Amino acid sequence: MTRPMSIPAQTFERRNRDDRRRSEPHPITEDLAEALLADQIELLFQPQFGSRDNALVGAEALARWQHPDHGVFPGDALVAIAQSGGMARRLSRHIARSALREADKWPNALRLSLNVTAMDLFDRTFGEELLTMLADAHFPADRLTLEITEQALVADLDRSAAKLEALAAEGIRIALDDFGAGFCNFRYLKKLPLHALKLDRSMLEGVTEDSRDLAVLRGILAMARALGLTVIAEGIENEAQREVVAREGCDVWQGFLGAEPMAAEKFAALSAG
Ligand code: G
Ligand code: MN
Repeated sequence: MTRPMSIPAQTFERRNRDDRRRSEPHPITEDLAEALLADQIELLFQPQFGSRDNALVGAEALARWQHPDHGVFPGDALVAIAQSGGMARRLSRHIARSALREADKWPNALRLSLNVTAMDLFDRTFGEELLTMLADAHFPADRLTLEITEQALVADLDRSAAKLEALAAEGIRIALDDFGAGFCNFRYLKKLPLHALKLDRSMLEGVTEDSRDLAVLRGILAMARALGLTVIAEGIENEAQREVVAREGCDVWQGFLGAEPMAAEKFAALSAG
């Protein structure tokens, strides 16, 4: 394994805002610009499995960057650096394009999940470009799920809903990501055109031994069923957790028990059976 990131992303973000005021880009943002040009942003794919039969159903694309001096930056740190360096659009498009290129090699039934930020959502051309990328990759829109975090939506719920509705109208599926980790604003569930709820791993941590945790999970699953939402459990690390989520009716699971995020070639091999 690569060594972990040694410097927190916020350090760069804060430094970089200051730097920008002085019109000096932080070296790390320059490195990222180069890495983007050189196609050095790596995409890993973490398998997702059906809860009924544990069959492979798709993968979530996770970006990461192996910096020559600072170690590995996972997706969220990468996005923070890109945003502070004014490269968020380029990064998002790069990730979407690379992920679709890989997913095109998979068998037809498998789905691709992409993480989308608030910036993407409110970017005037993101939706349009995404549809063009889908068309170019001959990838059916209904095999793509966009995972949106709650933070991405707080800015302007009505506008978020409108943006997402336009994408959903094209067949793209929308999942609310990290559910249970943030503010859990239930208005999201009422207002947004959602297809799926992705439970944060903190929602699954205690379900095997704590009756309160289990009660919360059951309540959320009842609500999701009433809303007709698919439920994805993330961060499944052991068999006991997997049994609980399958028994309680989560549709899909993802986590280290199944597989860690893996290189594209490895996932392609896995998907080929
Ligand atoms: O919330 P999001 O889906 O973006 O989280 C993805 C991150 O979670 C990745 O960095 C991945 O390595 C990590 N991850 C994936 N599966 C597990 C798991 O089972 N347990 C833990 N602790 N982390 C996981
Ligand atoms: Mn996600």
